[in-house]
Amino acid sequence: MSYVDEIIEAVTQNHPGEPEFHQAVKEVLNSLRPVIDLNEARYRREALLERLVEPERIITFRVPWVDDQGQAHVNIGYRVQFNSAIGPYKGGLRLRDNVNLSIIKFLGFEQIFKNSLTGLPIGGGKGGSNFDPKGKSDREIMVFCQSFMTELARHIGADTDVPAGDIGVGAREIGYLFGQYKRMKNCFEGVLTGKGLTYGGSLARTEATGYGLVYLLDEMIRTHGDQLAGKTVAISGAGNVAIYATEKAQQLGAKVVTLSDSTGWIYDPEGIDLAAVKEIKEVRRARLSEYLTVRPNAQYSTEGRVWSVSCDVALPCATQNELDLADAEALVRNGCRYVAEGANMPTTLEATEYFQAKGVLFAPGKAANAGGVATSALEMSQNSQRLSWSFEEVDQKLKGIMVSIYHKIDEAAKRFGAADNYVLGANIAGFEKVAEAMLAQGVAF
Ligand code: NDP
Ligand code: 2IT
Repeated sequence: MSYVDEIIEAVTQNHPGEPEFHQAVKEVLNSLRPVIDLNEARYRREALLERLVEPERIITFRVPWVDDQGQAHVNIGYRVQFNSAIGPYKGGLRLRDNVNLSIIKFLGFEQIFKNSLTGLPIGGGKGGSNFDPKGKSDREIMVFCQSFMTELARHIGADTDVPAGDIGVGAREIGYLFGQYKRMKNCFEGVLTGKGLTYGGSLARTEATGYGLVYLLDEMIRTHGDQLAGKTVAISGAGNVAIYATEKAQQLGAKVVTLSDSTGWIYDPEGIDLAAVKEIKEVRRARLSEYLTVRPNAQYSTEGRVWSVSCDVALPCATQNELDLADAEALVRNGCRYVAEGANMPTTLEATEYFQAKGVLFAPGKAANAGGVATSALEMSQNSQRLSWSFEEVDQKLKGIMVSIYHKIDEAAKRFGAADNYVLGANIAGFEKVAEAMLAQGVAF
């Protein structure tokens, strides 16, 4: 059996009941085959893949908190410190009712390669809890975040592990987490990113993932002799990534016609009114169905998914496995030619393979959504310097990083005779730096 197949089998056997983690490992290891084949003897001797798929550390803990009625609750907290070969663990915290160890491990695993692709010195980690912020009062959110940080604080630090936001964690939650960390440690340091601008946050971090996604998409389209301006774009999600992907796509002359949340989706053939969406989702934290009160000619549906509309570009920006084979078939049938993942692993393996077989240019999340964590690393740099850079400076650096990521994954794909296969290109380019660093540091890593 090949080394890759052995490891895939071992992961499946050693960690039953972790389907998302298995999926991420399969996707990465399958596309690493050409590079593993070239170095198989050395990698086997050093147990490189065994080490790569096993987190350095998994921390799980109880998060007790009391709601506004005086009722106590317990949630499960996680931090997976996956790989520190190239820098301190870095990756977001997710708060959502469906969070479990499999989801946090898949996200932490993906983060290793994504962070490597940014070219910045950050290792891979992820955390979160099965706490759902939806419907909770501000006070309940604060109490939960304080309890969560009370345990997490002993495991993180500006040079050890630097969490940030993800689904369900935005500026409000980062603020409460930071306040508790500072109080406990008596230390004002850059231990979290995505902070508010009055206490060490970076300009353009809020926009970074969505903007970065569109910068990479734009570069991919332009290098294929086409342009983003005038294209029709379907986007899923209505959170941080979806909103700022919409904003940048609109600025570059594209027309975004869909958005979604977990209860339904909107189709506005005249183009999404982003100010209305920001008011609904960012200010009032309400349901997307309210969009119809502002734009009565738009459509709202709780059936099916955004991928049934006609579009040139699809940007899944909500959650994992939200675009399956049937969705991919519908997209291709309706003329879609470019897909870039704003979310982490939103496209199933079958759908990804279908896109590639049909010649759709497909940019995987670990490259396409790396602008968020890259700008988090820029926030860490600013914190270390005790300076803050202008919006334009951070945005320019972000754009440079995304263009460079595109060319890295394009080059790696071509080097292995698989031009335009950006799944292979991203996995190989991300892996090479981490593998070299792990080998250089000996088997302690
Ligand atoms: P937000 O919490 O801001 O928004 C998430 C959006 O996706 C919401 O509209 C939410 O709907 C919807 N959603 C979440 N879970 C589900 C689900 N199970 N089914 C259907 N819809 C769902 O999160 P982000 O925008 O930050 O994150 C979106 C994706 O992007 C995630 O995959 C995340 O890992 C990834 N990502 C985020 C980065 C960041 O910097 N924030 C960086 C890189 C990747 P509702 O409003 O109903 O909850
Ligand atoms: O998935 C991701 O890259 C994020 N949620 C952002 C992580 C970060 O540390 O900014």
